[in-house]
This record gives sequence, structure tokens and C-alpha cells, in this order.
Amino acid sequence: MEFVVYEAKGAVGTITISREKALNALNSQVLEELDQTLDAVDLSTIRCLILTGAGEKSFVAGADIGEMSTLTKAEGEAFGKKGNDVFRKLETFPIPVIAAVNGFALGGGCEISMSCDIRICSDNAVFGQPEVGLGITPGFGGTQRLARLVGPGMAKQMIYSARNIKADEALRIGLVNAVYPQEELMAAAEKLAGSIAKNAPIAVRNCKKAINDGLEVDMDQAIVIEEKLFGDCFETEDQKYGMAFFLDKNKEKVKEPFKNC
Ligand code: DAK
Repeated sequence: MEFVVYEAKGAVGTITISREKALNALNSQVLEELDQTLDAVDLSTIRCLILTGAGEKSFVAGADIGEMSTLTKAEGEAFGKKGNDVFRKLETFPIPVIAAVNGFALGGGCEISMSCDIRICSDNAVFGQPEVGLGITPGFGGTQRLARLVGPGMAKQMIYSARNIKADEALRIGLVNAVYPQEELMAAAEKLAGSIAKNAPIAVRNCKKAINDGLEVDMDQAIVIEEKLFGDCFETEDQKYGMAFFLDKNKEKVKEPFKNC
């Protein structure tokens, strides 16, 4: 692959969008490579993913404006569909995905970070939806996911004014969970991913599904979704082991890693 690098370390996989000379902007090739990379993740061993950008300046500076500027209507639709499919694949990916936002996250860059489960960022990160300044609306889910994450009032202010915000403001409005010095970001992402990967994998996957699916329906339906996914855990060896370990009074016993079962 030319623009996407994938590295697996233990139970954590890291996807790096690596098109530094264009600040990791998303062209169709990057989207296609991301799609293929996600399809190739070995879900029997990987329990958490990190998504980041190459370099210290930019996570993803948006969709590729050069490529978009010459698209026909049909090509624009195909580009939009490709982006939306990949973003949705990330959002519904069976295991959690952490966005380690290491600089600019503008337009499609902000949107791809919002398709991830958790966002942490470096102190030089800048978030924004500048699309209205380009004569378009956010097209990779920005109007929907930003409003759900930070509330409609703040999302409308950011989107209508096309104003970028810095890391400290992103933290204040709840767009990111934590801010780190640039040089500490990846270690923090790996530590967080490791803390997720050590827990019972099917339970973690079911939590992701319960939260995502539950947020799309009313509370009565959401509770039923939760009940079903809770019940499913009782068919796993990890549930039996996790509870038996707790109930075992032998304090000398060392907890074994959870299996994928
Ligand atoms: N696309 C293409 N190239 C980009 C780019 C982008 N989004 N952002 C930066 N680059 C390139 C620059 O053109 C420059 O290339 P060279 O001139 O060196 O060849 C190189 O990266 C370095 O950028 P700058 O020289 O501009 O660097 P600065 O530090 O001065 O400025 C910046 C950094 C991030 C503030 C600036 O580059 C900038 O404003 N970039 C554009 C940010 C932006 O507006 N992003 C939003 C793009 S719109 C759709 C769905 C979704 C979308 C579209 C359609 N459908 C459903 C169809 C999404 C739209 C967007 O994301």
C-alpha cells in the first residue's frame, strides 16, 4: 500500500494514514487502502485499533480538495459513497477504534475521527468543519456525528462559522477525551488500547454494539438491545472464567488473560 501503514503489536493494531506531503488528505486511493486495511485486520488476535496520521503536523487535513475540484456529479457521488462506506465500517468495526489525532483534523479529518469510538489528541491538534467556506456541506457524516458528540448548538456554531478550534477547546466541549504533548500521544493511545485489549473481548465488542445501536433508537428499544447483548455474554468462556475468578477465595491465584471466546 502506498498511503496506509498497518502495524500489529500484540492485541493492538495501528493504522497510520501516511500521505504527509498533502497533510494526509483523503483521496480515493487513501479511502480504498483504508477499506482494504480494515478488511485485513485479524480479529482473532487484534482487540483494539488506533488510527493516526503520519508526521507531527496533521492527522488528516480533510478530503482531497484537488481531487474533488474536478469531480463530475457521478464521480462526486462515488467518492462520497466510498468515504461514507469506510467511515461507517470504522464506526461499526467489531472492536474499539481510538483516533490519536496528531495535528490538523479538518473536514473529512474531523469526520473520520468522529467515526472512531474514542478521540485523544496532541496539544497542537486543530479540529474544524471548514466545508461551508468551500461551498459544500460536511459530507462524511459531520452534520450528524458532531451534533451527537458536542450537542446541536455547538455543532451548528462550528459548522456554520467554519471556525477551527484548538485542542483545549475540543477537550472542553467533549470532542476529545484527553490532550497530550505531541511526543506522548502515541504512548498514551497504546496504553489506552492496551487497557481495553486486556478485557474480555466479546464483552467489549458487545458494549460497543450496545452503545452504538442503542443510541439510534428510543430507550425502550435500547434496553432490549442491551439485554440481548448482556445475555450473549453468558455463552462465553470468558464470562465463566471472569466470574469464577472473582468468586475464588484463593488470593494467590493470578488472573489469566481472557481468550477470544
Ligand atoms: N486536500 C488536498 N491537499 C491538501 C489539503 C486538502 N484537504 N490540505 C492540505 N493540502 C496540501 C496543500 O495543498 C499543500 O500542498 P503543496 O502546495 O505543498 O503541494 C500541503 O498539503 C501543505 O499544506 P499548506 O501549505 O496549506 O500548509 P499550511 O501549514 O500552510 O496550512 C492547513 C495547513 C491544514 C491549514 C491548510 O493546508 C488547509 O487549510 N487545508 C485545507 C483544509 C480543509 O479545508 N479541509 C477540508 C476539506 S473539505 C463528500 C464528503 C466529504 C467531503 C467531501 C465530499 N461527499 C459526500 C461527496 C469532505 C470535504 C472536506 O474534507
